[in-house]
Amino acid sequence: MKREDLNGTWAIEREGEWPSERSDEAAARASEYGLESAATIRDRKIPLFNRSRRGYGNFSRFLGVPFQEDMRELGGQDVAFMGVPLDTGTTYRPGTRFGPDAMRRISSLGSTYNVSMGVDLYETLNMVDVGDVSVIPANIEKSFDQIALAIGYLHERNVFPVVLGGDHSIGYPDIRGIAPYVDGNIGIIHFDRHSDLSEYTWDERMHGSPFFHATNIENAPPSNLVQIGIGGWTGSREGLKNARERHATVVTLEDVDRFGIDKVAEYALEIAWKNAKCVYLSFDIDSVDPAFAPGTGTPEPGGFLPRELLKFLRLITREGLAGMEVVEVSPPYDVSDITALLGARAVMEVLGTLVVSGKLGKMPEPKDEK
Ligand SMILES: [Mn+2]
Repeated sequence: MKREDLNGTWAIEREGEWPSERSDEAAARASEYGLESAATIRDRKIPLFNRSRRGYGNFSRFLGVPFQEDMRELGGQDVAFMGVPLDTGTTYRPGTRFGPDAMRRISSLGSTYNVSMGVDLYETLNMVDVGDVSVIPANIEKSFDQIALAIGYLHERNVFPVVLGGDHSIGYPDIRGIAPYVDGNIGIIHFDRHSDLSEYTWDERMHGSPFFHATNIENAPPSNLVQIGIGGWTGSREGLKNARERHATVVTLEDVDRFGIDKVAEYALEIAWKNAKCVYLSFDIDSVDPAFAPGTGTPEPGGFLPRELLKFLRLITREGLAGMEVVEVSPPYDVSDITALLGARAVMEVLGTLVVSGKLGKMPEPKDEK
């Protein structure tokens, strides 16, 4: 093993090539607006009143990015974070209505620079937080109408939607909202311990049924649906029957153990992209083992390690995505915010990969060496 072969060595060099223009501008603005600090503060860039995008409070915006107040002016941004505070579709333990806020809050932890990937989200992407969709807690079908309309609005304006859920029932309106704007088929890559392919639970379209209804959409065929991480004791038999009848692709965790992450990711891309125009990512936090992601309504032991999951996300994102959702983060069951943090990191990992793969945003020119 040699020093020059290390990713760490590359990372050290890479950091030096990154500009910090946008961060510097934001810091300068924050200093001006936030007034001068006390004389004892050595770093004069620290304002008296914190007006920066980081710090102990991020004003309930993912990564502290600007809030898009006037939605009529949306367009031209690269990414929009959209909260869907819904748990009406939960069949047993509710709480995911608090998911978007928990992920926004914990996204304050750390920076927007990924050391080993060598990418700075803040410098490369124009990101906004569009707040939450007004869901109708007492009526899941009306909530679906709201969600589909909202995500369709983002997609139509060519802004990459990052949906912060919310229970998994929102997977259906998310795809339904995008579908009309796609001139061809949509593939779906779905990480979960549960297949979520039942038609109804408790007589309604709930969080166990998004992909039954999504794959009824003409240009979201089940032949382009690949579900990864399925297994255990909480997935329904009906879901498997429907996967069989519709010829969806189910990859269990045993398959992942047998074939390995690289091969499964390659296979998933093959299935999802077959004759498809774009691919949508649905990430259920409960695909990760409850030891690492306890804050979720339907935990199932034996899931992914966070490290495996993050690698998986990087691999399946390389070919580009039309949008993504993080679902089933349920703060009332969480411990030390670890589940919300993993949800936030999944979003960042995907965005970072989209940038380094040239699928989103623009890599800045390397700064001049002086
Ligand atoms: Mn699940």
